[in-house]
Amino acid sequence: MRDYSAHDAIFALSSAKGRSAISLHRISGSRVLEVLLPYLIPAKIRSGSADRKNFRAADFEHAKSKYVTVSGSDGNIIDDCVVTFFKGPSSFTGEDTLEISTHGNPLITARLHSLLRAIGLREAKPGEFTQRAFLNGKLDLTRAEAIDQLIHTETEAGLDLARSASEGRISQVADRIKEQLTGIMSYFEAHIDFADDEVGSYDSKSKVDELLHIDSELRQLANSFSAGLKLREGLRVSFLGTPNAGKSSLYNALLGYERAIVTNVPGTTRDVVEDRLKIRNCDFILLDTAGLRSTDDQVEKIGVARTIQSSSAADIVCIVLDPSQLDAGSFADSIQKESAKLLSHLNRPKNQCVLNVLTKQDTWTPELRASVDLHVTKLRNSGYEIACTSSSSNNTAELAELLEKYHKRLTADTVTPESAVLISQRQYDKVQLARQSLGAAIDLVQKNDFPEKVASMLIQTAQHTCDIVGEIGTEDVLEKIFSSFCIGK
Ligand SMILES: Nc1nc2c(ncn2[C@@H]2O[C@H](COP(=O)(O)OP(=O)(O)O)[C@@H](O)[C@H]2O)c(=O)[nH]1
Ligand SMILES: [Mg+2]
Repeated sequence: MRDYSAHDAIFALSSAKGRSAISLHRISGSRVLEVLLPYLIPAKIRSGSADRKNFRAADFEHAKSKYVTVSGSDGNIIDDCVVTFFKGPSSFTGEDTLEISTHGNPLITARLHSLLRAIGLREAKPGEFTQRAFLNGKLDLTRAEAIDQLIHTETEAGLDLARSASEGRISQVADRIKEQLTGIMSYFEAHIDFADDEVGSYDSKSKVDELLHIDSELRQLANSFSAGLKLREGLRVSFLGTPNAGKSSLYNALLGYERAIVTNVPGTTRDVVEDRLKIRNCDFILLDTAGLRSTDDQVEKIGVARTIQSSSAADIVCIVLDPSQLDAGSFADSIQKESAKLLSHLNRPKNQCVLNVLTKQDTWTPELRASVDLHVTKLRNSGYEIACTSSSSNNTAELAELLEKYHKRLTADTVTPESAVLISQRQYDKVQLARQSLGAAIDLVQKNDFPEKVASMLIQTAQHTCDIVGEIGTEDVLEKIFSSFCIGK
């Protein structure tokens, strides 16, 4: 446990800045309670009265709250507060900690903080409470990073992933890999230290399978990063179609407000418009794009290029079609052809989903409706996903259902209660380093190379695996990690 001297006690407003019902202030450092005692009075005894009597340290029990009046160094009352004391090492930071809830007025905050400064405490840097918790061995780096994401994530899936990491899922997998490595390492170390007649003849290839198994665990961890990132940010859904197909209207109808400009002038949308969409607890980033057509207009040309770029990178592409522009006689063929033509402009990743969306349902003639019904059933039976919509009458239910279904399908493999999902670039980089050293070890083993060489690569692999969870590194590495945190966390 690091020993922070009393003058290195830190404080911060841990709740949001500004006016609110309550503000929460956090103070951490050795002996912070003793330092503050002269300013803490039982709330019922008003400051200045003859029977004013301060608390003693023994009055504060661990993890219990007290109703307390805090007074300034001039004896004037700052506020009536609820003070909770946490005795180190059983606190979040590992040090003695006080949490003070005041009325949520910035003027009260200013008075309290000026008292704390006057008695020698200093304002905490971003993430400094969590950094101290880490340095005091209260949590490892993956859990510290999880706390940061619990606060900052904007999606439901992000919250689930942060929860799982904060419960130590990544640490568990890293520990398991480390244990397996240690077991294998002992074989090679035995062959360094002892002669073959003592420990049996050296056959490094007997360890290949075990090493390949570890490699596959590390690969799975590495792959979880990009899948997790996608989930944390929301799946990207792009609307692709010709001008006036009804993309922007549909976009606005799904979002529930007029985000994109809608006109009957073909080529209205130029830039890619992005917004967040939540369907039940599935998060998406919805992209409205310029209609695909060849054009001489310089601005529209750039818009079309951006459409191609962002639709290529999307997780789900919605092919938006106005059926009145299709050949009603061979409707199914037209949908397939139109869809293939639009997709041919993209450079698609192999797991991209495609949904077909038919628009302007309110304008369909009875003949068109009959034709759509017939052909859509046929297409659905051959595996096409099709939603019929009408933005004018806010009918987007079929599309919303499809999006939700695909969100669940695409995410089912990534977030299971058992899965460990990497949640930071730092973790990913360490896993990749571990994989590199392990790859080198596997090469050596396959050549039945000297045990010294194999052991040295395995030690490196183990070191990088330890680094995922976080060994105490140099101060500047830690500063970099914790500086992105909130002040007061
Ligand atoms: N009646 C009706 N008109 C629509 C519907 N969706 C779009 N429109 C009209 O079709 C035209 C083109 O729509 P817009 O959303 O800008 O198409 P985009 O070019 O694909 O973005 C506009 O005049 C819209 O008002 C719909 O569901 N019903
Ligand atoms: Mg548009």
